[in-house]
Amino acid sequence: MPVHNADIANIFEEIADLLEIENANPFRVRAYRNAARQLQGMGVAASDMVAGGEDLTELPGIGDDLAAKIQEIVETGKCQFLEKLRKKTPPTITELLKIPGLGPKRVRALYHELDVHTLEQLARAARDGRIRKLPGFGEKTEQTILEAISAHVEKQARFKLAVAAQYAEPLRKYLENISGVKQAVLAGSYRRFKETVGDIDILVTAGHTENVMDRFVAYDEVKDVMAKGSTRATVILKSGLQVDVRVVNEDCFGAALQYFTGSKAHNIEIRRLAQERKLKISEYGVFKGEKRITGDTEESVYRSVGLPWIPPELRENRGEIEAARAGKLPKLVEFADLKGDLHAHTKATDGHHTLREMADAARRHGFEYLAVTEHSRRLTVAHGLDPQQLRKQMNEIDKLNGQLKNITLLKSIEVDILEDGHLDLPDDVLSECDLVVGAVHSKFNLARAKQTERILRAMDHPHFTILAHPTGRLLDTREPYDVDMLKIIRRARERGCFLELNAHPERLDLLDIYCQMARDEAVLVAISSDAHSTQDFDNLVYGVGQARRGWLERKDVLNTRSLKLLMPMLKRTMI
Ligand code: DGT
Ligand code: CA
Ligand code: CA
Repeated sequence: MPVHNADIANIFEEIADLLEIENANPFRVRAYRNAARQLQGMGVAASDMVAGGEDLTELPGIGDDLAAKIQEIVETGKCQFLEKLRKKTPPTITELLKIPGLGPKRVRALYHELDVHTLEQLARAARDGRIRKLPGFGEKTEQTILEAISAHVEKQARFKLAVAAQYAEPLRKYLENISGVKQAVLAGSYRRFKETVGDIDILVTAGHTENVMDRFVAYDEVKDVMAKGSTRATVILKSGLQVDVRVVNEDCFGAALQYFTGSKAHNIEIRRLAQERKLKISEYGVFKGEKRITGDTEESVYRSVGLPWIPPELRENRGEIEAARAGKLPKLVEFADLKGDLHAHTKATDGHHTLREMADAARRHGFEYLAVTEHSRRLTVAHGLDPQQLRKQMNEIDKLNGQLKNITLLKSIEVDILEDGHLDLPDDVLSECDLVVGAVHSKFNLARAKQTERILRAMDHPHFTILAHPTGRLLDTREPYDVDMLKIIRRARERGCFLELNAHPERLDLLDIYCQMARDEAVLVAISSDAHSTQDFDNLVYGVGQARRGWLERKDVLNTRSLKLLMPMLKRTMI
């Protein structure tokens, strides 16, 4: 049974959680978290590295101890150390840490004082008014906890796209290799590049169907078979991910793919259009009465209702059908359009690779430029830079640029936006940067007007260039902060600033609706990796997917510009 990187990452996350609750050394906790992040984001399977006898300690953040644990997990599927920790602390407790506002200290108190082990017990304690009696918790905290629990339960069933990909792609390949199978394609929300997916939908075409489902449910990661017929089956994988598979004849491929890709709202509208034309569209084709008139390709399905093919990322019934009818579908941005990346970290702060290693990796992705944006001094957990350290790095970049071929490093900084809207570094050093990326890393709970004002003030700063991860949300753990995004976008337009779409799988921030808003207001969006290691550039694929969901074209994306066109755009025109 193959062990995926995401499985190992889950084990490390659980270890980190349990250590944190035990009040262990924070550096030790962070080592496990970094390793988990490294595993989630890297392109190679650790199990393949082990099988090939490769040295795991070559990976950033992986020392001898972690390498041995990875090897143990790959070989046995288990980790003794985790089993030991689980014996000391009930493992259900780690779930409590996922509730926004509950750190290890509070979880410890809830466990020791109220004997709360599970979310269910936590909810009950909150409803009974027992939590407010604990020191450090008030009535308000109790209320917040209750709200956070219901939001969390709703979200839990969904998988982040990048995590789902680790399970979906190998399964797709497995299905494709079954004898008699012609094609196996990922459909559903996965194909539409939604930031999270409820389940995985796979469409298979094959001459004979029976043996396909037998082979599918025999996949060694299948835990439960929920339903199994000759043309459809639903299973739950060991990871908890649900998978639906449908098998159709080859000549139904287009109609079935269109149906199975969704969204439901989009499909309902397309089927309504068909009815107006006295046609019927199903997953088997387009029918006039009893007669099947077409349906072998998706194009043929859309053509039957008088429309051009619509890219999956747009299929949400959010105006794409009207746009298609009017011949006004956007020509969506593609990965190959990206000419560079405007957000990356190196070893100088919390990144894992050197300037040169990051530059080489960016060039291998076909980029002309890479902006180096370390954290600023206020972010002490990430060893943020002070002016002197930043100048030192800028000198190194100047030197390195003299040696590098086909790639240019841009001098930049991910500067903290302080609570009052000031930036965390003085003007003179910021003015020496090629661009300044500003970000909120603290005080996420300010009231809407205050939070908005804070960001507007930062953008008023003459050297501010790009607003990083504009809503601050983390898919698993943090809601977007409350801001007036339209105001921010309009100020960006006034000031000649840009918004970032951070492609980190945990962030995917700018949200798709705000991408559309930025486009409508003619503010360019930078699709940025926020890379902390050379592997992280691969995450840009998800950023591009999100940008496409936000209707962005090449012209709407800042880093589709060549370096020559980009440089003058980074100079603020209006101050
Ligand atoms: P998810 O799994 O929650 O992330 O979202 P989807 O869009 O993948 O939804 P899912 O897995 O329930 O269904 C896959 C596709 O099948 C969906 O996008 C469209 C199609 N579909 C499902 N139910 C219906 C339905 O009742 N009517 C129509 N027209 N299509 C449906
Ligand atoms: Ca689905
Ligand atoms: Ca499904």
